[in-house]
Amino acid sequence: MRQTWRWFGPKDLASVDDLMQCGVEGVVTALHHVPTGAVWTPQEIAARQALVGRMRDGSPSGLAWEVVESLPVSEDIKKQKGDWRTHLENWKTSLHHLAAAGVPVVCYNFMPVLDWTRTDLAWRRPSGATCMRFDLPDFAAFDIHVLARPGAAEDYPDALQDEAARRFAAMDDAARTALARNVVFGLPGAAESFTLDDVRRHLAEYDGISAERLRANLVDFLAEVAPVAEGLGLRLCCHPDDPPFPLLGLPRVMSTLADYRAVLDAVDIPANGVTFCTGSFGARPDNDLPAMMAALADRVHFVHLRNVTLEGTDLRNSFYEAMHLEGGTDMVAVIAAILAEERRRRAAGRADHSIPFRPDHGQDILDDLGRKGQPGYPTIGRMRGLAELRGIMTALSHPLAHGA
Ligand code: DNO
Repeated sequence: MRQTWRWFGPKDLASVDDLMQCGVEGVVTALHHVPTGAVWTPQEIAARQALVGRMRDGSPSGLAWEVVESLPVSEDIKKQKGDWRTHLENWKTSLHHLAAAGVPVVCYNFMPVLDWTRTDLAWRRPSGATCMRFDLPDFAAFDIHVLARPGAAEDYPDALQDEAARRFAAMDDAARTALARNVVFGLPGAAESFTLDDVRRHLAEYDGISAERLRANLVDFLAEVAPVAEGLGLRLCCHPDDPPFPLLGLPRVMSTLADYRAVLDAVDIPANGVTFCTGSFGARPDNDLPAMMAALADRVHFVHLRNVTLEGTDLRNSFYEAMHLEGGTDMVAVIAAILAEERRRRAAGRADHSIPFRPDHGQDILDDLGRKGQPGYPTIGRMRGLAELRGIMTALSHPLAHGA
């Protein structure tokens, strides 16, 4: 398992030196400043590679840009409207430029309008650490009362509607604004940062786009880009919906094993692959993560390891982001499934036998607190996560674990 780390570029509070001291082997980054739909030029890609490759004192870091997260897919492509054909060609051109620069893995997502979303970015835990949380009643309060989406109330059972009304009534203006900011104004890595009016406009455009239609649009997209990636020796990997259920009346089509199976089978080539995100899949009680990892294994090109604690048993739940080895996901079993796949790949002579993973998110601890880093991406919290995950990898790979 290749130990990578998401780095947001020159604006990131963590430096390349910091990454090296955390034991990172490879870098995950993106050209966040390039507008969605535009081409990533060879110059911009090379400039980012140069930053990754250098320590503060100018000496070589030995690190390389190994995974793109994300090459954003425009709303037009997802809806097959407007400039979508130009955006599609530009996406392919960016793939050519990334391949020429030697960046082998490209992550993207196909979530309509919102990328990942939370209601609370700094929820206090008993230890004093803070974490991100998705609270369903708060989300419903946002949807029904702040955004005031037509018909929103019908998406929630009566008791939840009542609770949402109580929550909304108890919030002052500042609390309502803060909730809206958390939900829609764009978390790190999201392609867009929206105002409430933008969201209303985008939602209206999805009228008439069913889950079947969105899935068909994803398959059309992949039928175009995956063969290009395959020819260039690149691996594409779709990130799951986060959270893994429909929001704001929008369809979400990459939430379960069956969702992935349908899309992988529709464009059945190795370059059409999976970003296996335990935190996203883990927010649904009916997703069995070690089994999903085993079932999707040969097409998993990138892994995000983090944990969540569900606060209910329904398909749609509140949850919070737990420490990496806490929460509901059996991380040892997931890592064992990844290592098993790596052994299979080595035996089959596959060049991609070391699967890149990153410690995803993490709680804010120690000097992370008050540091105003990217929400969900604390340096020390992630370093703790990486250290714990590395411990499991090391133990499971040791001869003693195989009866020696
Ligand atoms: C959240 C991230 C997502 C992810 C995109 C991939 O922490 O995992 O924003 O980068 O969905 O396209």
